[in-house]
Amino acid sequence: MSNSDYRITTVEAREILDSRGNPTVQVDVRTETGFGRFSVPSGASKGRFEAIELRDRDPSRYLGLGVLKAVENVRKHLAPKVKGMDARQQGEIDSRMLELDGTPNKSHLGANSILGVSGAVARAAADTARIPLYKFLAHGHLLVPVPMMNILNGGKHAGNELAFQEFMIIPAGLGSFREALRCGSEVYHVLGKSLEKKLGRAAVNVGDEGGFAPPMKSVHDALEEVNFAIEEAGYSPGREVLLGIDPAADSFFDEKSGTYRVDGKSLSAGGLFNMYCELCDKFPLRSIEDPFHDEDFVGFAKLTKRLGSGTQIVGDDLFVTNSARLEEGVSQGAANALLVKLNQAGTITETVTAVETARKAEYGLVVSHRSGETEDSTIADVAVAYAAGQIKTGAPARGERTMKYNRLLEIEAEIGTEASFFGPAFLEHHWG
Ligand code: 2PG
Ligand code: MG
Repeated sequence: MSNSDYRITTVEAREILDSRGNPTVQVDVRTETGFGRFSVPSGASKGRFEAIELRDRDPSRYLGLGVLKAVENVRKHLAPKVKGMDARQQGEIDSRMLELDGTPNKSHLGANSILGVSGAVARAAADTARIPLYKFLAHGHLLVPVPMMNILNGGKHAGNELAFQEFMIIPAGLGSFREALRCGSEVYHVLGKSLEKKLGRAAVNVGDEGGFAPPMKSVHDALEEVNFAIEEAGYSPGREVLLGIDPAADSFFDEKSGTYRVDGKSLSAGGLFNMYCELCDKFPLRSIEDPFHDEDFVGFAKLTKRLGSGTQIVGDDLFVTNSARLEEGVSQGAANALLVKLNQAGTITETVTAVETARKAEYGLVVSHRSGETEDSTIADVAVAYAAGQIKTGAPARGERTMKYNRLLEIEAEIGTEASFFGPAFLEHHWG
């Protein structure tokens, strides 16, 4: 390969559909000898501080959700800026795009257009180098992540009355990713059968991330069902499979009264705090994401102090993959892990910066999908390359979710198993 092979020759964008059937941006980047494609995901429980996703707001198309403006921004504004550049110069390319956008939150050109190009550039550079993306992006050693599988859905991702958004299983006590995935799939299906038996056929309808969305109201009951399914499937809760939740507390926080609506009741922040402590006593709950609303650094810090030595407290809407917000959190002792979402940051470079900030602070790392996904499997490679150790990408069902898990199977087969799987290390880890 010569240097000129990496020269970017074309940048194309189009409007495609995501897994919810809403429009999103797909970008193709070609170099002299390589090709890269990236499709931008989209959240439902978006953090208020994330980079802005540009939507057309034209009610005559896709109920206002079209992304033709973002597509045009790629073609008209971003493409001319990056054409002719070396695709390996990710930092330079990303900063040129940021300069052109000129806003702190990418509201001018849209994070969906900017990330589309940023991701496709990385993929084109790896393809030009003829190496897999995870090797191309690698910073040091490679690590196959433990999957956090969201097998029971509530909140904004489901049409039921569960306040908490995600009930996850973490098959950390298995020896390889392949075994962890098998375990997750078995528990998922056993859970489906048991929900169907108790609550009828409607209980196995699924939410946005492929997890079951049963007609339940109580968070405690939901965790009990999942824990029971682990045992029924022949695994040991706490030893082989841990539990994780993403309450996504913003979605049931009432700003006016300062209370949280859970299980049909209004809880103060203190009441919710106690509820988390009780759930950790009762269940092998080892990961809690967004336990409080996205400005409550103090609440996060208190919970981290109380539970943080045994339980991972993850900042998603709190940090929005933004290193400045993460630094604020670190200084206050808020959370002990960062959720990493490419489209919250809006470029590959800013995502890497946030990951490095987290690593320096000894925070855990969870690479994450969005509830609106595509067939793009980039985050699987990203999780391995950044040695994040954890990935959450939904239930082990629905193509846009299994795409990522299947890609990890492929990567694990390429780089070898036991030594590179983070599961057992997660099990032994003390977060405090
Ligand atoms: C979350 C995400 C992904 P959304 O809150 O962690 O599970 O949901 O993409 O809807 O923001
Ligand atoms: Mg979240």
